Amino acid sequence: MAHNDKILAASQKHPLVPLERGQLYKYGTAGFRMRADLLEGVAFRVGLLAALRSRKLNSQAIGVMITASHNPAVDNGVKIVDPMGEMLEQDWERLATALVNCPTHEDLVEVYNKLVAELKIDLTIPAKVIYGRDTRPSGHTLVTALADALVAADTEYVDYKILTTPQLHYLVRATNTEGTPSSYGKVSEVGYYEKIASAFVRAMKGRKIDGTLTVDCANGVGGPKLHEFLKYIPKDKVAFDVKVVNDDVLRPEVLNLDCGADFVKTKQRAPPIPKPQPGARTCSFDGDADRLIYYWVDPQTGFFMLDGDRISSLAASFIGDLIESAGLKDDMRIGVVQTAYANGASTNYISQHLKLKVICTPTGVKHLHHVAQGFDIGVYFEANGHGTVLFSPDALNAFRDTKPQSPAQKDALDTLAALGDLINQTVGDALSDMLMVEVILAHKNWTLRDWAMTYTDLPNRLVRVEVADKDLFETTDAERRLSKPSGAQEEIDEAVKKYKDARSFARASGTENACRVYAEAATRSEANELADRVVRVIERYGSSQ
Ligand code: G16
Repeated sequence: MAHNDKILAASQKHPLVPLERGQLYKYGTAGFRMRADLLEGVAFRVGLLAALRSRKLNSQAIGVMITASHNPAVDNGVKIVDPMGEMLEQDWERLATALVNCPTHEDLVEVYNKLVAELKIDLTIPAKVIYGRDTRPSGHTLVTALADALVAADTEYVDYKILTTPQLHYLVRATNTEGTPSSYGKVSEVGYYEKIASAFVRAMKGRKIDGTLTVDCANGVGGPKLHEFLKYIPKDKVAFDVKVVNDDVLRPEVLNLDCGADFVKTKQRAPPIPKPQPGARTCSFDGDADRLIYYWVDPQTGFFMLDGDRISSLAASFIGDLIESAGLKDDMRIGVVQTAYANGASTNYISQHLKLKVICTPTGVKHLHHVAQGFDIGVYFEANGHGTVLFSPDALNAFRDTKPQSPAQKDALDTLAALGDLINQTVGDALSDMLMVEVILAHKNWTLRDWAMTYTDLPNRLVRVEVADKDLFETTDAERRLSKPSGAQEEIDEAVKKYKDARSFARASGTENACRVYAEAATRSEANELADRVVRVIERYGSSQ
């Protein structure tokens, strides 16, 4: 059968469900994400686009991840991963949106061919796509649609079955660098565990981890994968006592339910199950294990959270010190990338105390990652715990090739080189970030309380607001201000003026059908009051059109 006929026939098996009120499917903050029953046709069309992208990039492997991460169990999502394990290039998000929204199967074939012609894609060269999914049962239907598209588009594929999102990103990069001087690691899930476990042992170098770490896995894919990973840590080299909780992936309805990183961050409290143990060092992953939040419940003062901003400042300060001890201070530009959600106190601490450059980007790790690549060492974390640390090739070479003049300098260089392997260079990774935090705490001999003492957060509140049409809200200035609907920003400004050290903004979520409001102020009650005021503004403007 001819290429076009095969695509037409396969597409008929996976029709697109028209959205209410003629709305379009949109490639959002993290791909297409919505109720799973709307996504079968989308997954098929994303498969076609991934095949085109592979051919456009000279047959390099492209990744597709089926996950809705922190969203409730009924949702799912589809996102594309570029050859070095990065998020899909933004120009292609537009193409994805165009291809996915074709109203008929015939239109789909026509737009597909238009893209082939416009992008000068050679359909005769090989294409390769690799994919994985989280534990949502709906993932099965979606990968079937995806695979049908790949077969129709004469594309080789590898189904890695159930993976965390960062594992898929790792595999994409490992596949495309295999056998080259920049090989990222063995092309298998085991290769991922081996690489990280060995780097963890090297980075610890005899330091001791204090007590047990409890890890809440949001009842998502992070649970089984963490259990698996722990088998790769040699007990005689590092004693790492981990208690894995909320690791039930057999009851799909409990995924992200009252647990996980998003719950902890937005509710600012520990998951009720299992009952929090006073003083226990605890962290939470999200549903696909790319976000990480630390916390403990203090017997005296109650819940205390160490979020993405704290992880970012901890990493930046530790790596900054190592760079100095390694004698590389004058050669390395270190920068920190945050979003508008970053607590103002963290931005001050990083820029004024650590004296590092801070850049603010719109939400979405794709934006932060891109800016972080402009530094020799780019530390990027969203406040929600999504992030990583990027090392440039020059930095990695310097860690390896610099001749140490003292044992202290050698120790710093070795630790930096180990961190380069430990920290996922493709995307935020809860497992690898957690190991990084454990390494830093062990080196500093710090408890969570010591870490928390570095600065004091401004009280803040994050609220999810349901509105009739979130697309009415458009932002500017790295999402710190609303440009639409007209008048809304002025009202937010008026509300902010009433409080001390206050800041607030609102934006449409790119992963949920809602807006988000963030507010911070000098006291908890002021932050809450300000958030309530801004929520009312958003509700009013969101329903008035
Ligand atoms: C995704 C993105 C993150 C973003 C989050 C929330 O995370 O990868 O960069 O912060 O969505 O985005 P929004 O506020 O636009 O809904 P995840 O962990 O859900 O994939």
